Amino acid sequence: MAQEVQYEPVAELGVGAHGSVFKARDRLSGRFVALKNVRVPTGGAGLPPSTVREVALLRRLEHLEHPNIVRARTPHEAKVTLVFEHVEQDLKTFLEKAPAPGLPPDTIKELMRQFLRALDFLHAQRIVHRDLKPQNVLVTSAGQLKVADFGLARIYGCHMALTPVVVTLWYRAPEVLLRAAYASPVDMWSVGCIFAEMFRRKPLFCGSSEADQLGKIFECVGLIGLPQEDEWPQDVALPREAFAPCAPREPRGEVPELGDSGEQLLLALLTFSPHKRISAHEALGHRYLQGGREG
Ligand code: 0RS
Repeated sequence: MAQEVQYEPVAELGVGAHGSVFKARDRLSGRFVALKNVRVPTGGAGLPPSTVREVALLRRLEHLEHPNIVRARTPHEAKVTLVFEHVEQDLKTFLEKAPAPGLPPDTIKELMRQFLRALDFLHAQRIVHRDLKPQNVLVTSAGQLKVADFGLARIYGCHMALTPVVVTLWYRAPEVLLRAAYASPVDMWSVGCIFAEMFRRKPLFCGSSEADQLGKIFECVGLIGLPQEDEWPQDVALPREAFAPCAPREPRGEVPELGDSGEQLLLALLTFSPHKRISAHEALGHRYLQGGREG
């Protein structure tokens, strides 16, 4: 059945750089799905070489309009529709809808356990998500967390350092903001920001530009203070001298409900140096996640 017929659109969920996402109903199963339309250039890479050749050839014939050759239209873009299971809520809405005083600590712990399992799995597959934020972390009505939106995700090789991309500022790791080489630890930084946000119910570092974002991270409002000189990466966009010196603050000042082990995990996630930052695998063994609700 053609896609336009099989799926009945219900609502727009979002429009991103890589296309739009719709909630739709699958007429065959009656279930909801999330449809993502992505545009694929017909000009080159990605399509089978035979198609690329046919398109190139037809384009050359197109404007010549020979009466005995079939006329063809060759659009510059094709539409591919990706079909996902639909999940009821995003974490952003889930946090906004949580009645005061916010999510119970055990719920946060359980969500973090699932979040870290997802990242441990992705990173073991050598996949970096690169744009984790509460908007693309989904939560089912049964409390199951699911990571979505792989539009910016990449598979990385052992020696490959990823090139910078434009991702959400507030969850962006310092090495990305400094345009240094980066890999899977960038996701763990975002996890740290989201972990703090689960308690606070508002974002931790809300910068308005890359430099402002770094300032917020290092600032006394931030948690980590200005990193030591030997921790500052080489050949980056901004020198350490561009930032005012300030000492790290107690995380519990910013996030009072964290508790001792939660504070430890948050600091391990929000570690400036990507080499010293905790991995998803290590975080799963962290004291904070021992005990509490099991899932
Ligand atoms: C306040 C602006 C927000 O099921 C949602 C879903 C939702 C999905 C779903 C499944 C698989 C995606 C979505 C997906 C694919 C890019 C994506 C980017 C961001 C998020 C998901 C993406 N407004 C209200 C809540 N909201 C977003 C807009 C929701 C709510 C429920 N279920 N997406 N978005 N992949 N590609």
